[in-house]
Amino acid sequence: MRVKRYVVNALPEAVTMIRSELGKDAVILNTKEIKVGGFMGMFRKKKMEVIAAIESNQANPPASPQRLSNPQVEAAVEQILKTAQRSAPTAVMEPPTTSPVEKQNHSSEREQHIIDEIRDLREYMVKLSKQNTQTAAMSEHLIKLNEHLIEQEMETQWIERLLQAIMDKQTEEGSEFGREQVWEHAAKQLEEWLQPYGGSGISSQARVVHFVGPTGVGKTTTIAKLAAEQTIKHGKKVGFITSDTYRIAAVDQLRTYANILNVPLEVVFSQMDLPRAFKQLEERELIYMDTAGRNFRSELHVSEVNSLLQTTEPSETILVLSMTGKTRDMAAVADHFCKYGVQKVLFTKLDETSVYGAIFNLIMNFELLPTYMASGQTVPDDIEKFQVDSYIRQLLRSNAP
Ligand SMILES: Nc1nc2c(ncn2[C@@H]2O[C@H](COP(=O)(O)OP(=O)(O)OP(=O)(O)O)[C@@H](O)[C@H]2O)c(=O)[nH]1
Ligand SMILES: [Mg+2]
Repeated sequence: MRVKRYVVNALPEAVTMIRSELGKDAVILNTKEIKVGGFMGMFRKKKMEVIAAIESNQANPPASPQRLSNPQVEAAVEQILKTAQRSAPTAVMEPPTTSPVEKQNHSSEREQHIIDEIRDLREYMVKLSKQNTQTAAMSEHLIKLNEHLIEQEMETQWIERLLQAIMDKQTEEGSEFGREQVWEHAAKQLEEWLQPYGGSGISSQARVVHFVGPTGVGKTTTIAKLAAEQTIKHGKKVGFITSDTYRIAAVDQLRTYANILNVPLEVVFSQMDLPRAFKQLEERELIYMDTAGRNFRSELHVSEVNSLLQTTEPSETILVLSMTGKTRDMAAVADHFCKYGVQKVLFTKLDETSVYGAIFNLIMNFELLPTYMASGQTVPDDIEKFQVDSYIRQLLRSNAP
């Protein structure tokens, strides 16, 4: 590693020098405000010391424009440098009323901000160059598959594992796969990963089934769909309990379905009402319990709803998630519920998206068992059991042969 120290007036000056002397792969290790010159401790000038380093095998590359072949990276570097120059802590930019302490805090915050940006950029560049190395070894069909799965929002780590598995197969068979083979092997590998989680459904042993999930994901509608299936198709005696008393209309919504399906409904306001509700429904073979949608990224709400799910009956809790939700939010909600032992998930609103990677990510990362997929507002038709093969077909669709 080659390390170099720069003493400058402001950070952007150093960035420019580092860039031209050490090249674009250099990293800033440390920055510090120092005082130089002066006479007997007086009239010393404030300067900035910047320590930068570069891996020795990359040392001293001239800052030739060809070094970064990717125009995106080049543009990002330019942007950072511009930002750095704009926010340089020069005296001219300081408002006249600012006290020296405030000034110092202010400028060190800005410097930190610039350093963070440079660090982020560096990480991004490393990631990009890794991707470039991987794509260099990939055939045009693998590149297409990669692009498709990125569009489907499958997590990078899973895409990389999938592509690697296909490349390993290629090496094993000693010839490069054609388009069809690539997609077939992708489907096969995905199936192998997902199969252990497939075919779960809702346990036939469970007499009580709770539905939990964020606001508006379709819990109540899903309960109506499933209850219709159980009463009409299987002739089961179903009962409803709702604890969703936050919104007045919520009880009415379930009551409407209860009336249509001729299913008794009990309303509970707290955990204490549960024994009474179960007593009222003791004749029922299957009880679906609706809960209020809350912001379940908050663990407090998760523990709150969990207190309503206690029962001595054989029971199961289904986490309902809408495909219109953001992947990261869904993961946060899933993470919280998994801590409370929830294992089953039901995905809704598949009709409102063409991006299906989140389902795969959630199943694989949280070992959730998918039960049903709902794809429309119509009760009772728009729901079907989760099938691994049809899900994979959906995930690989548009570009599949
Ligand atoms: N497009 C589409 N809409 C759905 C689906 N499932 C439910 N909806 C709609 O989503 C909206 C909310 O559905 P609800 O069943 O009230 O959702 P919820 O989770 O009970 O909502 P809260 O009780 O308020 O948390 C309604 O307009 C439903 O018709 C689905 O699979 N696809
Ligand atoms: Mg509801």
